[in-house]
Amino acid sequence: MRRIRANAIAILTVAWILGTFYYLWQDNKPQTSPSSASQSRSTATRNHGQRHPGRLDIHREDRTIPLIVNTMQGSHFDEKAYLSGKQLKAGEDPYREHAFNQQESDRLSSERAIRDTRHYRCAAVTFDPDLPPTSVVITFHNEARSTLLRTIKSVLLRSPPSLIQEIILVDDFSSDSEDCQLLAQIPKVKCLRNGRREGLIRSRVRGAEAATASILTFLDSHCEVNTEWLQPMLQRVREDHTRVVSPIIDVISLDNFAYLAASADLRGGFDWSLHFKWEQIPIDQKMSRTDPTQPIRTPVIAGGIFVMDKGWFNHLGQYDTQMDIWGGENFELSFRVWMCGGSLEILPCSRVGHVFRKRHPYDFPEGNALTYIKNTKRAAEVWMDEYKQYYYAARPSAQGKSFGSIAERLELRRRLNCNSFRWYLDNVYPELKVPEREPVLSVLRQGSLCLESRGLANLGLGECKGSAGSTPTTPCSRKWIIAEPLIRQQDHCLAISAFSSGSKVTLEPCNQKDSRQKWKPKGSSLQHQVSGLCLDSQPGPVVISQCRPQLASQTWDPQPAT
Ligand code: LR7
Ligand code: MN
Repeated sequence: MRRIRANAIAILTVAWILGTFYYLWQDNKPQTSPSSASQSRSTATRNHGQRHPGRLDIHREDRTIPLIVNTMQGSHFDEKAYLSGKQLKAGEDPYREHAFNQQESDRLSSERAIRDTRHYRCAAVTFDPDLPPTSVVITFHNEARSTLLRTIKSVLLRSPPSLIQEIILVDDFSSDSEDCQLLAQIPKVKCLRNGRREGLIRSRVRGAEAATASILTFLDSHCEVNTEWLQPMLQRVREDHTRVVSPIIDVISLDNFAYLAASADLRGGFDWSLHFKWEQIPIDQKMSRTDPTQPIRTPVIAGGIFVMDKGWFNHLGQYDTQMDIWGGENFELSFRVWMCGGSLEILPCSRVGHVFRKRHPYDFPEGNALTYIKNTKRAAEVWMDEYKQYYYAARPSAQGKSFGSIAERLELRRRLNCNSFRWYLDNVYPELKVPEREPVLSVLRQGSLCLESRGLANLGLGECKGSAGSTPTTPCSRKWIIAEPLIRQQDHCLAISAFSSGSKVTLEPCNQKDSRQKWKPKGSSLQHQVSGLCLDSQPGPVVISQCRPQLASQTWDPQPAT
């Protein structure tokens, strides 16, 4: 009996040892798919230097750093030479060339660790095992080598290899063409170089057209992606290809390159001058958010970092390629996505760091201000309908500036049968307050004479020419605001004294509800709504009398006051 038990224990022990070895061997065995192969190879290399084929050098930490890949496997890329090829000279201002502290960036490892800034509940979210791969498009113009490399390596190191089809660099005519060429020695990295400066908008379109995956991911050239940044975005887009999604954009300090968590309850907004700003999620939405991993609907995206289905990108008209250099394309894309049947969201479980700068380190051939005006003006003219007047009111310098032809974009909007800007305001961004209409000042002409007030109780006709105010208490005020049903001068309104023919008309403090103050146009006359009588300048005081269209004293011709 005891012998049987001893045998059983021995068999179990051997089985356990064999099982453990099998498990370890399985875990380290070269895989058939290229992506998972590079994943398992790289983990070993990263931790132990060059790996000897066949050696069973598995260590505990290999499995605790799941998605770390050795991107440099089989690569001719010489990182040291690449980085040292472009270093700050002694005494050089480290901010001059890139508007961030290049010295600090150069000092940091291209594979530095960053804090996982997600809400802790994000770690428990699961994704489809067969998410589609993406092409990552990064455009750049004279980016610092160390930041650009860190952007690329963070993507390769913190993404499941099978999800990265390729990284397409679009070198927007940087002064040194080697920046891009050298990086293309890294596996999966491709380099396209513009033959002239195009700006980020046309560059992204070029990158997107070269992409071979069905999903596009855009990144700025000075980012670091964080743990599981990609999966939440691919998941949302695969579930519904009309969603355009972006991560929470964390802050990489432009001074010391510290990686700082951004607030998780912000969304993208703007004011009427089309100036982008981060804003709090409206309070009602905030209250109803019980799950911090849920997407946040956003009226606009910041613009640089987002994932979009390639077919949907093309269907919706890519970008407005007549926009130059920088700016405005994020509004144009955001309005278009929402108004033409898609949606925009920020996914709190996806985090990407970005170096926010205080100035542009590069030149704008047409000037910074003019370029921004041209680009935003195109967005306003194509997408904002009558609401573009508020853009012009907020940005008067945009009036009269040339902005090229928008015929093609208007045709695109028509073809896609998109909603109106009014619809966008009502359904997507009701928090954007529409300014009160600027009151238009008019004169009420009768031949060469105009209706004027000389104090509150004395209305009459005076020469239209000559200076006149718009306040009823100044002598000779001839400027009126005609805002049905009221006809007013500042806060005083035309009012009848009684409802019978011949009753005198005077000025009284405006009161929307007072039926004595309500008027409407009738042909070329002005009719009092309740009595049905017409404003009459008959010799003597201004009164109301039976409407007679031919009567010159009842004919009022409203014209803009000069
Ligand atoms: O002529 C140029 N050609 C380029 O390829 C000018 C710029 N670029 C590149 C540049 O190297 C960088 O990779 O375009 C990218 C964006 O330029 P930045 O980093 O100088 O601009 P930014 O970070 O201020 O830009 C934000 O707004 C832009 C409006 O046109 C773009 O949409 C950027 O992508 C966008 N960046 C982000 O959304 C990251 C988060 C910042 C915020 C808010
Ligand atoms: Mn940027």
